[in-house]
Amino acid sequence: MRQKYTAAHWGSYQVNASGDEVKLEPLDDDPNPSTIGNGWMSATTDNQLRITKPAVRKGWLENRQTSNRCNDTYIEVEWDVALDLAAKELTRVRQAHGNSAIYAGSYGWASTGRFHHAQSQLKRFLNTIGGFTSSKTTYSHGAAEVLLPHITGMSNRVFQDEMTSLELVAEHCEYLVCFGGISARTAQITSSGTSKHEVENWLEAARQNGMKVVNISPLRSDFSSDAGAQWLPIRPNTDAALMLAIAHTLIDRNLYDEAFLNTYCVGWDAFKAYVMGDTDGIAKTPEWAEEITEISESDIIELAENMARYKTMVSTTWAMQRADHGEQPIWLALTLAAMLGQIGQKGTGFSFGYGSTTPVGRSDKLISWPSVPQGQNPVKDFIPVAKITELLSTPGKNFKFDGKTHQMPDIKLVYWAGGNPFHHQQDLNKLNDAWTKPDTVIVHEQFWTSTARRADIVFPVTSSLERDDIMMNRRDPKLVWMERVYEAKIDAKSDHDILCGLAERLGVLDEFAEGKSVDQWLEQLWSDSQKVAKSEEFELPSFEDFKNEGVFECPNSSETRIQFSDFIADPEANPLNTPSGKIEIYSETFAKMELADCPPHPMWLEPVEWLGDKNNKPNALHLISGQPATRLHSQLDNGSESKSTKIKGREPAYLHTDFAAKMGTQSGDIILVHNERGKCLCAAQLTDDIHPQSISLATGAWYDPQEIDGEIIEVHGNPNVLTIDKGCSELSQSNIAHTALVWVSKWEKPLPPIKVHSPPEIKQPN
Ligand SMILES: Nc1nc2c(c(=O)[nH]1)N[C@H]1C(S)=C(S)[C@@H](COP(=O)(O)OP(=O)(O)OC[C@H]3O[C@@H](n4cnc5c(=O)[nH]c(N)nc54)[C@H](O)[C@@H]3O)O[C@H]1N2
Ligand SMILES: Nc1nc2c(c(=O)[nH]1)N[C@H]1C(S)=C(S)[C@@H](COP(=O)(O)OP(=O)(O)OC[C@H]3O[C@@H](n4cnc5c(=O)[nH]c(N)nc54)[C@H](O)[C@@H]3O)O[C@H]1N2
Ligand SMILES: [Mo]
Repeated sequence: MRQKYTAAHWGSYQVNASGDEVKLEPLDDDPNPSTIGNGWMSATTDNQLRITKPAVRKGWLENRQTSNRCNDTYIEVEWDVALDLAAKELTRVRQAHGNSAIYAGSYGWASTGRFHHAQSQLKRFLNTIGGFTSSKTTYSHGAAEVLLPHITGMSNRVFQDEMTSLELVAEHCEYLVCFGGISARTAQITSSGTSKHEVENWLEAARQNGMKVVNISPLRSDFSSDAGAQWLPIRPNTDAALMLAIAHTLIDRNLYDEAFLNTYCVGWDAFKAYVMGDTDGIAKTPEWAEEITEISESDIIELAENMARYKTMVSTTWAMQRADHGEQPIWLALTLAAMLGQIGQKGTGFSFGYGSTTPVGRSDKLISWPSVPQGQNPVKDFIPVAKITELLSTPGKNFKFDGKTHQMPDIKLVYWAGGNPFHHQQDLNKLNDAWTKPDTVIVHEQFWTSTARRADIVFPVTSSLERDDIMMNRRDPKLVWMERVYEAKIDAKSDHDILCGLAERLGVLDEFAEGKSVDQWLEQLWSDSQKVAKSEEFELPSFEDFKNEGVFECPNSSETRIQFSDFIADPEANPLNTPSGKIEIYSETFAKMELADCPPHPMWLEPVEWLGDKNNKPNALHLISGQPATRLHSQLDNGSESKSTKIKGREPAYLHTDFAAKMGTQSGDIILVHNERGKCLCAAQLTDDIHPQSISLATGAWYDPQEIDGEIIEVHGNPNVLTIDKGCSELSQSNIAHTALVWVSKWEKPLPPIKVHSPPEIKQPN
């Protein structure tokens, strides 16, 4: 029998059926398959939590009431009824308020598959009817997306593409200094899908080559190939201070490369004056940094000396900039690499995001495969993506972004497909309040997620296991025919088909679907891909042959890269696309912006909340809310893999053994984690491998707020009831998920049930 395949953000799979049971087995040649896929089938076939029919919220249906948008009954309706309601509402809002009253940034990871990409489909559809208010940048690396073009002349996308290959790090680097680690946990994932996981292999090869590793991180496990790594458990959000002290030591001992700085950078003198204390009277010495970072003076000096002695790579995770003033440590790490003068050489210099997802630093050719065209959005209004709560609650408010001032439009209709804002946004209780403001919320979802149960019109959508598609990712050498694994046994449609239903009602079906069936769209994508392959000097098979084979591997795809290599080789001929043509350690552009929280050269700026604040109440802990090991964000939280690590149904929270002893807490105890923004219940897990005043609670437990004795408590362990809804600066306005202080206490009351893993109340129409 012909072998079937499918793919997801966490890997590619052979589909093997024995009897009624379908098994997804990772590709044979994937060196280190993800375990996330173990929960894929059980989550997707969970018909309790799948949305099985279109549904309309009762309060909205009866009297357009919006205040009860989190706790209402749903009425199941036929497709025609739901589509008519949505089409009518879109028309009303456009006519009464204009298209900018529709917010459809619709941020989220959705599923792998080039055609059934929820956001592309939604944006294409809305662009045919006059557009929508959009969002800019990402939750992943929004601060870097705005910063990097100014200081390196590269967009974050190009910067990620050009990252020095891990293969070269393994071969040439002697000293890997990782801020935030490099972790197999996050390297399970690639946006758009992956066919292999090899970060661990490169790290192992490097280790065999004698490379020394320093893991500067609140969690020891952040460098997962732990053997032999030195762990410096830094106080969270203080890396900028540590980096400045390293700079101070390099200057003090004359261990920096002045010629490199003069040739390839601007602004060295201003930065040096700041480091030495000439501008503000504070020398950024190791002694100064020890108090801020809890890394000892002697460790800092040793670190700086080693960095100058060895071939060094200064590596930063994306998490570093998901924090207050998150631009600063990224900029400083690049500055340190410039001081060492090893940028543009094999396996050394600066990197951003090794391990944060699996393809960063991958040695494969980049091939820009075609995608579904989204068209042009005539509406210019936008928000930086994490400003969603403000957008809904303060229409008309001005905000700064990348040096300009903009205004929030007045949103009447929110349309979401392929994302879960009640997973991703910081300070969810605040979002929950703001969410009552718009007239109407339309959501396409597979599951009764926290967002689906806060929508007025809910369209059930198929999973990628229930439709045909193609996995192609410019950073992966394989193309995978994602053949439908089984027929959906529920009344769901693809995002595309739902939008065709709306397009027909709004008279734009021809523009939206171009008269093509889904099969014809897939064929079109393939024939466009054949042209791309030709330009890369290889042939793709016919579509029929591709579908029969299931997987195509691009030939001769291996290609290593060295970031900045052209610029370093000849800075005159290949200047960077910055105002100075060089790496900007001082930015005139920022100086002109005059932002209090993003100065013209990188600095140490105290975060809005941190452990060094003298006014903190006793027993504060810094909350690390990183990516979950067992799922993709909130996806598959109802599946077996995610559930396997929960304790009494709650998300585990990792606490230091000493701190737990002081609080009288043991592994398995249910604890209340709280601050002024929210409270949640999780299960304590004790460890010695965490910074002693930190607590680590992964994201992704579905948001489940309940009223208990007069207060709202999230009962499942969702960290975003504790995080802060604030931009990291007026430059990027990116989220600060990794900046928050919390307190813990033992939960002595009866344990409330998890309600979010059961569907809301659903009724048939009268
Ligand atoms: N505290 C804290 N918060 C964070 C972060 C953090 O580090 N700490 N990280 C942030 C980051 S980096 C990110 S990227 C975000 C992630 O935030 P999201 O991307 O919003 O999270 P997901 O859980 O992946 O949500 C995707 C949703 O799409 C649905 N879906 C899947 N396939 C389809 C489809 O084909 N069609 C439709 N219509 N729906 C589909 C899934 O069921 C799921 O509910 O979270 C951010 N939030
Ligand atoms: N398994 C799994 N993998 C994923 C995802 C997922 O949901 N599940 N999501 C993917 C997505 S969308 C993204 S954007 C990436 C994100 O990739 P990352 O941003 O690299 O991942 P995080 O888990 O947020 O953070 C990594 C580590 O940074 C450390 N850290 C936090 N704050 C600080 C600090 O101030 N200083 C230092 N030195 N370290 C700090 C924490 O200990 C944390 O464990 O992950 C991707 N990979
Ligand atoms: Mo992300």
